[in-house]
Amino acid sequence: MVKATSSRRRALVVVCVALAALTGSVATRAQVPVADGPDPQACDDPTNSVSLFAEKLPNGRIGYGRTPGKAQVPGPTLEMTEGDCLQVTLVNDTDKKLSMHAHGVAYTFASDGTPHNRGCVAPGKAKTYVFNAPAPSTRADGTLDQGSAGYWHYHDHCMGTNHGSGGVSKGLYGALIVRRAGDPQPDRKPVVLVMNQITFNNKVAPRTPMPIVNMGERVEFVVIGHGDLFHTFHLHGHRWADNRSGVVMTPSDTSRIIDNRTVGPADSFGFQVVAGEHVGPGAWMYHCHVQNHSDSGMEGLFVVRTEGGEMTEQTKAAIRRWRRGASHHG
Ligand SMILES: [Cu+2]
Repeated sequence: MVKATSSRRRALVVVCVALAALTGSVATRAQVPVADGPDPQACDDPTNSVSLFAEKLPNGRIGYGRTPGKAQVPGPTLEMTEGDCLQVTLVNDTDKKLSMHAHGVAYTFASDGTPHNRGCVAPGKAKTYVFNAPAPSTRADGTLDQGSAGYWHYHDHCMGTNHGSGGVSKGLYGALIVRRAGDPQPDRKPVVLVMNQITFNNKVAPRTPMPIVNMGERVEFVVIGHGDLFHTFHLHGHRWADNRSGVVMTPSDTSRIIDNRTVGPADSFGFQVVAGEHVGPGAWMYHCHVQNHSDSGMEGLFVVRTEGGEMTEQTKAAIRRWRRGASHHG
C-alpha cells in the first residue's frame, strides 16, 4: 500500500469525520481510501462539509445520496450563500470511476472533477471537492465581479467518457443553489426537475415527480437540462420573472414575465411561484413544450391543495384522468 502523504492523511480524516457525523460511528466506513489525484486546498473556514455517496439504483440508474443506501435521482440539492465555502466528500460505491463537477461556483483545478485534472474517483475510494461562492465585488480596474448567485448544478464528468456521458445519462446529477443575502426563501424544499433526454429526472409520465403543495406557499423550482436535446419548460397556471432569481423584488426590475423557457444541455434556471396565486387549487401540468417530447411522456403535475392542505374532488379527479392519459408511457 502506498504510504499516505500528510495531505492525503488529512483528506482521509475529512472522510472519516464526515462519515462519523452522518452515521454516529466511524466503525462502519472509516477506511475509505482517498482517490489518486491532487488534493484540493481545504476551505479556510468551511461553511459546510457534506458527503455524497454514489451508488447503483434499480433500472440501471445511478445516483448520489447523502447517506449510504439512499442514493437518489437527482442527487441531493446543495445550497450555498455567496461568501460560503463548501466541502463535498464524494464516496464512490459503484464499480466504475466517477466524479462531481460543479457549475457556477469557483474551484481550483483539483476540484474540477475531470479526468485531465485527475479529479475522478475510482471505485471504493473517496475524494473531497472544495467550492467557493464569491460575492459581488469591484475589481482593481473598476469593473464588477458579478458574484456567483444562481441556480446551478453538479454532475459526473468521468463515467463512460471524459464528459461523464455515461454517468449523466444514468442519473449522476443534482442542483446547486447559490443565494445572495436577502434573496427570498422558499417555504419548502426546492422542486428539482432535470430534463434529461426525453425524461424528467430519468422518469416518464405518469412516474414523473408530483410535488404536492398548499395554496399560498412559496414554491421554488430548479430546472436543469442534460443529454443531447433542447427543451422548453412550461408550467401551467403560474408565471415567473426571466431574471437571476425568477422573482421581482423591486419596481425598477422590469424583467420579462414568462411561463415557458428554453433549456439546452447543462442550462439551468430557477424561480419561485406563490402556489395557486390568481388560479386556485388544482392539478397544474408542467411539461416540455416540444410537442413530440411531451407526447412521449415528458410531463408531470404540480398539485396545489387548499390552504388547509386538502385536495379538492376536482383535483383528485384531474390527477386520475391525467394518470390514465399518461399510463401508456410506462
Ligand atoms: Cu423536450
